[in-house]
Amino acid sequence: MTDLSAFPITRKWPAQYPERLQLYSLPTPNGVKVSILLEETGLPYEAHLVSFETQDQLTPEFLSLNPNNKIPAILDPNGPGGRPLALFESGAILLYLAEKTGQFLPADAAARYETIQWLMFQMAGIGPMFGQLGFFHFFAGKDYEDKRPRDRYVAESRRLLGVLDQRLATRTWIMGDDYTIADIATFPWVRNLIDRYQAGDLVGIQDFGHVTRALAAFVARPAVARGLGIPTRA
Ligand SMILES: N[C@@H](CCC(=O)N[C@@H](CS)C(=O)NCC(=O)O)C(=O)O
Repeated sequence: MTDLSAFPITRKWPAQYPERLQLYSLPTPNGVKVSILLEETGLPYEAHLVSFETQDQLTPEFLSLNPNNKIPAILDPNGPGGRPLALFESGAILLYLAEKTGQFLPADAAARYETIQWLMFQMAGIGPMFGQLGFFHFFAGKDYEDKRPRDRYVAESRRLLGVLDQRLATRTWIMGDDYTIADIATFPWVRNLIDRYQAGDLVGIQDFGHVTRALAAFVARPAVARGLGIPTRA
């Protein structure tokens, strides 16, 4: 029987199936990257809701796994060498799960690094910039009179969408015919920008037809539809 009792996070979120991979998350654009990949791979897992309403991410139990107090995080009872592995940062988790399952990351070294490059483009560019736009357009920052911060992130988000659109102009997915973790990292953020932040008109999304075409194909995938709702909000 797998024993995860050495990990304090399991005291607040007990594992009903300790032999399965444990996911601590919330269906936000960063959170769903991992639930979507897990659904795509078919790996057995158990999802635990980390509620921001009760600031679960600031509890000592959550901080014991991720001192950076952010979802998503995982605990794999069957990590490298058969030992448990705890991980945070969605990009690191996507890479780990892709390597563990041998799926959604090309085996060829050059294509593999190219996929990682686009994963980093999402992690360092699209995520932080779209997130700031969300703050200044949709969350508390929308009431600020000075629109210069918002406009800065509109311009940067638009520039990033242009880069992505150019990449997709001649490809089905970011890596061509292969659907990879680069897509799984990127499209939840594009969807969020349009559907949740209501910033589609602001960034001129109609100018990025290749992005919206790929986004539609992404959300049509059954595993994506399931992953977008995991963990279920209370
Ligand atoms: N770079 C991190 C960002 C994660 C992140 O920003 N998570 C947000 C939700 S989308 C969060 O947990 N916020 C809670 C907080 O900041 O207290 C990753 O990709 O995992």
